[in-house]
Amino acid sequence: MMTVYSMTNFPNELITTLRNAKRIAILTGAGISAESGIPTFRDAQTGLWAQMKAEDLATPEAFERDPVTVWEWYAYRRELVADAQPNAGHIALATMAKHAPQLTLVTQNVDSLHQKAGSPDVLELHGNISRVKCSREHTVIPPDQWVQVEGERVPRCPNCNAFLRPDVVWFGEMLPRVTFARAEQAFREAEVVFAIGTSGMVPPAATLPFNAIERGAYGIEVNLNETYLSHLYDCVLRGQSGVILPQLVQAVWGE
Ligand code: BV8
Repeated sequence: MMTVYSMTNFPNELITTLRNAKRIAILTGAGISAESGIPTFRDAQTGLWAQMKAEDLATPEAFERDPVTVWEWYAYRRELVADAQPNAGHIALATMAKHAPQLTLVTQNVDSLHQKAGSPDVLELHGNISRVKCSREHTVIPPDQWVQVEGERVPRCPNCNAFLRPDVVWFGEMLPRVTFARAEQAFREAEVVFAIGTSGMVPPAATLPFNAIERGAYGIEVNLNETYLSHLYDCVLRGQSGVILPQLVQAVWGE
């Protein structure tokens, strides 16, 4: 395993491996959006869940038990995300896609920042917080069709009157089947895989880079901190993704 701290010493092996790679698969997590002001999930203190537990909020049972608290937590996060702008890390990945045509970008994030940065065809494994759907039929309902009942805080579906909920994947829920199958295929075929800004704590998304490295793909981890998977990667780039990724794209593709 190699650990690299800054552009001045990106190892040649990393540069040539990326230059020669035909298929690159990337998994991003909350860390890539941290420099856009969106708190991550598990970092102590700043992490969204530092004050609360995932099982209290990001599960169907939690919504069943206390729809108002869950709805309002997501409404708060929707506001956070609506004002956020992509950072240099998101933009670097959009640039990378121009040089590596068979690059597949898979994200666990629900914040649309990769799309805002111009990355084409982003595979969102955990849905998107800006979309709201019927909690019974799972059809997406635009805000102008939400039914607000007098005295209630959670809007209802115009078609079946069930409560609305965020269109994200909660713990215990299946990932979108087609999207996950496309992500699995990309990680099965890639010669190079990245895990960027993710603690790797949430399967099955977290299994994608792990399985690829196991079958011999060249693995690159970009993370501010060590993760329990760091030792598996061929190259660990320790630092902020918003600093490292632009330097890496510049070093490999000169842009
Ligand atoms: C599933 C959307 C099949 C909602 C999220 C027991 C029973 C049942 C299930 C399970 C079980 N044990 C395990 C499971 C699987 C379960 C699971 O993972 N549980 C956890 C609690 C262990 N998974 C599921 O349920 C998944 N579905 O398995 O379906 C199934 C079905 C039924 C029953 C069984 C199986 C669905 C999981 C989806 C959950 N939804 N989010 C929302 O956003 O509210 S998960 C949530 O965690 C986010 O999506 C997030 O992306 C994801 C992973 O977190 P990270 O992105 O990695 O963020 P984190 O804060 O952890 O780490 C940030 C990293 O960035 C850190 O390493 C930090 O160092 C780094 N960093 C910080 N700043 C920077 C940086 N790096 C670089 N630069 C920086 N500047």
